[in-house]
Amino acid sequence: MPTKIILDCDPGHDDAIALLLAHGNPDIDLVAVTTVMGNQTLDKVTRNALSVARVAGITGVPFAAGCARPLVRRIETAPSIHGESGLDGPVLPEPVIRLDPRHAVDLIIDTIMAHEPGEITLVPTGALTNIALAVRKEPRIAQRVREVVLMGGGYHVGNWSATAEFNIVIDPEAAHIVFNEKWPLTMIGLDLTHQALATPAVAARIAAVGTGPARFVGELLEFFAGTYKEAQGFDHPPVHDPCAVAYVIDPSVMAVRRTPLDVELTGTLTLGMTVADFRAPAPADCTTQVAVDLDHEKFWSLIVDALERIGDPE
Ligand SMILES: [Ca+2]
Repeated sequence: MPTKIILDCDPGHDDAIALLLAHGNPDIDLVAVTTVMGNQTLDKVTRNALSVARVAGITGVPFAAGCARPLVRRIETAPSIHGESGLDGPVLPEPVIRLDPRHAVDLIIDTIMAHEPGEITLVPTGALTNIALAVRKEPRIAQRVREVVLMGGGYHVGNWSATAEFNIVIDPEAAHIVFNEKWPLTMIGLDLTHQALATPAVAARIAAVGTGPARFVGELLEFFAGTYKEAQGFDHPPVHDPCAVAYVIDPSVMAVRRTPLDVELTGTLTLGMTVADFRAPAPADCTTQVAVDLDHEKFWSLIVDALERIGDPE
């Protein structure tokens, strides 16, 4: 049985690739896609999600827009990484599917409550605003989801400050809520995703697929390589978000370590830092774990395989 997931995202170059992976992999059943401000404003990332749906040939999956600003703080976007559209590089086709009229928070709650306990996996790849509000509005979802597998944070590096990662630091209060719920939570942070580098060899494998969606991914990676070089000094761009989807598909794609986790809300230098406590073996009631080591070859093979299965939808 494929694993049913809700992808909560802010496309975003790596979110777009996560969406393609989720759609193209036979072990994932994408049951809903929700959007949240982050890489760009809500309007932009939502339109991007619908454009990517057209590229991938996704139909019959509800897409809903969520929160347009963080719980407490002012909105902060990432044009230095993702451009003015949030998905600069390729030509973005006009969306053909219509947005679900529900708010993302309600679509998340409705979807989880309409399924059996343990059936839905939440995969957030943006700020945790929608997820935090969903669990506050309907606390029963915390017991009902199978697990939360999120891209965000890092246990020893940051990218938006010295100690904090973008998805967490733009809405740290939301992240605090999500990390402190008693659902099983896997943090796929920068420690892991900085190993998911789109090297020239990877780009060549994707180009060899030879389809429209593969060219689209190639153009995303080309733009991403430029901004990551300029803004963050990377020789090859780290492709964060599909790592979370890949873990749901096949946990053997990465090593994980069980550890208590929390989010810093008061530090002057460490606001939004995800703090892992590695001092001792995790206590028996610990429900959180962090991703540690990526199998680079296996990860990129999943992406290439998904693109081959998607083929040329149009
Ligand atoms: Ca993202």
